Amino acid sequence: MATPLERWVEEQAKLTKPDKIYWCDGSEEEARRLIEIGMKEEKIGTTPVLEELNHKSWPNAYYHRSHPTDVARVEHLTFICHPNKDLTGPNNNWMDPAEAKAKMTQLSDGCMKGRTMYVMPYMMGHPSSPYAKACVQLTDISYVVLSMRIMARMGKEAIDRIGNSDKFVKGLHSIGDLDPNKRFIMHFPDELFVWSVGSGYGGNALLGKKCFSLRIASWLGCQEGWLAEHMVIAGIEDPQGQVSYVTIALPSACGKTNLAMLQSALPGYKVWTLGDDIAWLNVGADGRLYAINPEAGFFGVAPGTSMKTNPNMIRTLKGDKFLPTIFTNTALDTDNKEPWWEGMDGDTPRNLTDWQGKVWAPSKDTKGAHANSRFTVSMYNCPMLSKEFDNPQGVPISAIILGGRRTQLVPLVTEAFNWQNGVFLGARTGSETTAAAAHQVGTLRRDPMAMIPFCGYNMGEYFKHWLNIGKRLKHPPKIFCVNWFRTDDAGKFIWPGFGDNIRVLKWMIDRVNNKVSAQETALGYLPHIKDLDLNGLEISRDNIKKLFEVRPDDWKDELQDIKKFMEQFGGHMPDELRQEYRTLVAKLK
Ligand code: SAT
Ligand code: MN
Repeated sequence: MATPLERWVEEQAKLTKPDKIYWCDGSEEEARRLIEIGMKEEKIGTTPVLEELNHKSWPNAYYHRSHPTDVARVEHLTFICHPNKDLTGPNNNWMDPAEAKAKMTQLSDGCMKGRTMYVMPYMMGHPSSPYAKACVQLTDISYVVLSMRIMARMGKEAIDRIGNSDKFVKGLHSIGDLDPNKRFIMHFPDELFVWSVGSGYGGNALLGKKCFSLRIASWLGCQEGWLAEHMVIAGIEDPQGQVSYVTIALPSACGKTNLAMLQSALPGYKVWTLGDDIAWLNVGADGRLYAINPEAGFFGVAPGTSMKTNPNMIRTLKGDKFLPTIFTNTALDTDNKEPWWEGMDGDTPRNLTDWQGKVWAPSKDTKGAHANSRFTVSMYNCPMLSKEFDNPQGVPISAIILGGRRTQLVPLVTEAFNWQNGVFLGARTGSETTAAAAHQVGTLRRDPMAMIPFCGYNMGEYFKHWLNIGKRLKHPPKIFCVNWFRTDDAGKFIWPGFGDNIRVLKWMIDRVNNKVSAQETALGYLPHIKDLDLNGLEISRDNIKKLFEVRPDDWKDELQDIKKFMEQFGGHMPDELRQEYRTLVAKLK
């Protein structure tokens, strides 16, 4: 008798009509075979899916170029198909599930003809964790299998976990013909099902990542009493060897990965990495909040990554513990067969092709690497990987840090008065957009908890869920908001960022441990400047003051914008947050 899983795979194959069906075991030997297939058999247009890079300088590294129209997440083509629009909320695109299925069925009919259907069983979370979830994704391209092998824990454990159950996480992915007009990423939360056609890129195609571990998982978490969040998880070790764990939510391409593996500018401090993108948060039996990272790899932005900005990531990328490491849409040094991107250490190589494969030389008008070019690399390569990374229970969280990219208004760091005020602080966060999604770069959008593209249900209900989680916590983490991106009158970033961010993290940990007091303002608690360790930093007093400046007049438009955002959610918006809003308005008068 076939299992529900086997039957489901059969059904999908009947629709998509692949030449072959192959069940992945997640082994290294299999990865080697898939690399050969990616280099010799499969193509995107006329370009082989993978090219081998120089393994002397970049162990296990391969190069991939996606289709030029397929280089970022496509939020306008991403739908959350709850039975009704109200549950999906104004924060998502909605399509009626039956209509969405009909559309996708039509687009998927025969889409794998001439190709192999790869069946990938994988776990999000360590297989021994009670919080892990068993998943299966189907795809028709080796690049996605190899990437998923890095990002998730692929192998038989997932099949064992699923057994005879029909309740498992399903993903159906095909690159189709890469026609942008036939590209959709559809989510069916009640069926734990993601259906994606027409894109081979990152968040659109690696369905365990944003699609399941955030959009679907956030909805699961709302029903089951936990949180799926767009957050870094890191351990901060102080000079006495005490480690405090924090999670940090920032929108895509705002430096989460750099923060997750920060090399401290303060002597004696160390940052241990547990995750750079996604955290699943559960209330532990002791009333503390515990975080696990469902992923096992980094899918990070390449441009700007260097020994100066993120030495631990360069070491990770040069590591040789796991096969493969993949570079996507960077430029290529054709003499040395090495990846290259803007902001890399050393001299610019003489002979380069750009991310589209065209001969390229540095110029003001075009970039060699696409602004959203990425690397995919195993976390087990990371020299600063926390020894708690595989702990099935996760790590207890002392502080939740929220933030966005704001060139004005928002102080370097703010501490919320309490959990409820912290949820409001998160809810009112705005950020200037980046290249991680296909939209205009640099415009302000409200991005609560950095979840606006990833919350799989009505965000008003999501805020309620956050408030409810807070009520169950005997020892809630403190909530902070950071903004590394405030600029001076000349438009230059005031705060140096990167390794110096430890100075702000240190202040937060000091607050958690009641070592320092703070000044109360309308926005929340701000540091007394004397409590920030600024030793060795060259920032003028005036600029430091500017980092914390709160001018009520400047907040008028901002408050209006926050109000407009909140009103969209109508009756779903919790009263507690409306009250928080009114209090903030009154305090800023
Ligand atoms: O494309 S992904 O969603 O995986 C990366 C990102 O935008 O954060
Ligand atoms: Mn992300």
